[in-house]
Amino acid sequence: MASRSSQLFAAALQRIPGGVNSPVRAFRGLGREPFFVERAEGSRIWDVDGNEYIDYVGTWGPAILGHAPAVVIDAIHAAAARGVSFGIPNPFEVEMAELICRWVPSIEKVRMVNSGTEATMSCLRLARGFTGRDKIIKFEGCYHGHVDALLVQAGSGALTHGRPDSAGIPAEFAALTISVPFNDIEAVRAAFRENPKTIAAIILEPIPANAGLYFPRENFLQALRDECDRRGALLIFDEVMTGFRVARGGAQELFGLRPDLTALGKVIGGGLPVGAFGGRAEIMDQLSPLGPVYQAGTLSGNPLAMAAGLAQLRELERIDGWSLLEKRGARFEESTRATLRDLNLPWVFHRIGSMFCLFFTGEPVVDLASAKRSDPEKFSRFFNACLDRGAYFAPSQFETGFLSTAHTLDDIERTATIVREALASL
Ligand code: KE4
Repeated sequence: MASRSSQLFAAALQRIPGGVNSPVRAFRGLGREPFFVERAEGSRIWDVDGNEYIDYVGTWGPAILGHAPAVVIDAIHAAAARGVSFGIPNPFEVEMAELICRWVPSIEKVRMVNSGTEATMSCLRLARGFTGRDKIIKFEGCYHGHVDALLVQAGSGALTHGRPDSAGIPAEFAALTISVPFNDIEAVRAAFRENPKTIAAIILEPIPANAGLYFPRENFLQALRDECDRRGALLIFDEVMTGFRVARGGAQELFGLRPDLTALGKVIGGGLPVGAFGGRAEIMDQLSPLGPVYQAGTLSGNPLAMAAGLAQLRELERIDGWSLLEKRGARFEESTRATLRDLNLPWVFHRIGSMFCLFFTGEPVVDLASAKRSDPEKFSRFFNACLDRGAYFAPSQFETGFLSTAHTLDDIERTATIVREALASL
């Protein structure tokens, strides 16, 4: 008898392209169908066939307090009882804007949107409107949502599904996007030399996490800041994933840098659809209705999503979630490395705070090209062996794992056993 997940997937395939509403969920190249979730709570998810998993994807980042945290659920219930959308300003929007500007000092003004994609797309339009320039520099393997201008050498699902340059993007659009290797400051400087006074901005994930997880080299981010200042271009940090996760003020707090614009998402919605973008007031004031750059959204600042996001962010601060995430992450890394050291196979393990990634390669991973040297067959076997034993990791080598404040030391010990058995089976 086919499992309930399999029956649902068969039905989904009839009416939803690939059976999924987002490609990364398709378990591509892993030799199995995706499972369907019945419910989730804390660090756990249960599929429709009753299987239980420790969840290290956390809906790709938003579930930083674990699934269905009481404070968020209560806030949603309370807000919903007063109406779920008004299309008229509501007090939560002001509270969220003030919190974001307080926690992220480079953001003097902020606008809410409904996804990370909308946030990065709006940053690009604003940067082009503010500078009067058209070209953008991005980095190979960085993923910024499915924005036409940024689906060039993109990571995440675009990479997993072998389409880093999506079809459907007019050549004229793609020609305005200059994609260079991450960590290669000379390639950035050459791009500016070869495109004088025509580059509006550099956009990047300050800690790339969509081709697996790797890190900026010493002074690389500062060099980008200096290059943008020298060339009159804007520096845009896509902190949709790192924002409010790697530190209260995101990666820019960790590195002590001030981008001109920042894109946010995931954590700030408490699991509901939210994105945001913000930065220097003189740039943000170019937005309609004040300025000439148009940007809008029916559900932007939606009271339900704002209430959920505010509840999540305030709880993170109340419990000093960032210290707890670092403690749990360090314990997870210690147990994983202890297991890996006993093995006779090449590996690279990266972690920052609650974000981590295991590559099956013996070479250092510093950019997309080196990330792609990881052995996809070993990754697939590892993923399946862990899932079969009750630990759900991101279903692609070109993604990142997440711990939440709901992951307990017992979860981590249990996972260490699962990882050890899975690695031994490779
Ligand atoms: P959304 O439009 O999916 O909310 O955000 C796009 C986005 C922008 N910037 C960064 C750094 C991101 O990681 C993302 C989305 N991340 C993927 C996972 N790598 C979302 C999962 C999915 O596509 O279903």
